[in-house]
Amino acid sequence: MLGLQAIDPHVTYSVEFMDNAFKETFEPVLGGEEKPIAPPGELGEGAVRCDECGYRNMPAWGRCYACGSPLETNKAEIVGEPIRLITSFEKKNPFGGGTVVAEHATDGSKALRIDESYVSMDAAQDWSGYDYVKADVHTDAQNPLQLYFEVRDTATRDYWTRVNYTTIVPPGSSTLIIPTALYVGEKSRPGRPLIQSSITRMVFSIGEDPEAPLFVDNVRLVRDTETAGMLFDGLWALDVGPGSAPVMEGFSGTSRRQPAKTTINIGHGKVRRGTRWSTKCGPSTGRPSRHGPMAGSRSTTTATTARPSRSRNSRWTANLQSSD
Ligand SMILES: [Ca+2]
Repeated sequence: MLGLQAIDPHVTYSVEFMDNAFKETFEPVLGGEEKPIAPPGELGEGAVRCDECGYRNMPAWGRCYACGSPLETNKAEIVGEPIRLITSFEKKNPFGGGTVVAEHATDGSKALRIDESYVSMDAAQDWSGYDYVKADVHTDAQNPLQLYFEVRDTATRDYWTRVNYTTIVPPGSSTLIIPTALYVGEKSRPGRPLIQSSITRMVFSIGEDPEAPLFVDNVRLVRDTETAGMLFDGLWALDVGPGSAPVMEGFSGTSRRQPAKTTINIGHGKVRRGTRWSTKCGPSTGRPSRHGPMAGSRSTTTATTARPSRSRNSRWTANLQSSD
């Protein structure tokens, strides 16, 4: 036999040979090593990991010495300020509703008070390059205030093609944090990713009968710069989810591969078995997590129902689990 028991004694395998050009043997027959896998030079400062296999290389080598894949040297650099103000209500109110007031202003001297229902900002916005929409909020309600956050982009046609995001505002002052990498539809029925570069409408709604008004100020886009400082070479953080799901920044996506029946190549035969998982096991060198609560002097409302976009990372395939 081919020693398949060593893979998983609880799984029944079927083996088919690719052709008759090779003889079946009772022992593995290994060829000689063509040449040692060795780096062409010294690894030093500035070494990068191959996105494909994870080996460390110097960028000047061009291709990974271990697997031959091109080393990425043209990763898009994120430019611009880490915080971009959307509005502080100092000169105008782009939401076209609510009342501009002085109470609970956290930036400048004016804030927006929403007494009931909703306010909407109908204007083209580009959120790309930013991880969160944040706003300083306050309510005198004694109970958490329900907040509905709606976002539309240029491809929005109806309810299921816009973001319908529900969260809460706790009593008192807090910071609302919503990831920009949202899916249209609902959490339980997500559609496509929101087109961050083509936002057309943003809505804050507290319903027709809120316990107290909501004050909003300093609505802004924020790029998370914290997680990058927490990462180190050798740290692998895996984010399990559907293959098309976005991945937390700093994590590598891991998903159940479809279809359930897949093929593993072993020698000259093919072995069929059940589920396998593929993971993008790159080093955790991505941008920071979009989900982590942000430290700050104010209490924090962290919205966690949406998942950010899958970053382009390495593409290892690993059998992490076989459940059926
Ligand atoms: Ca203000």
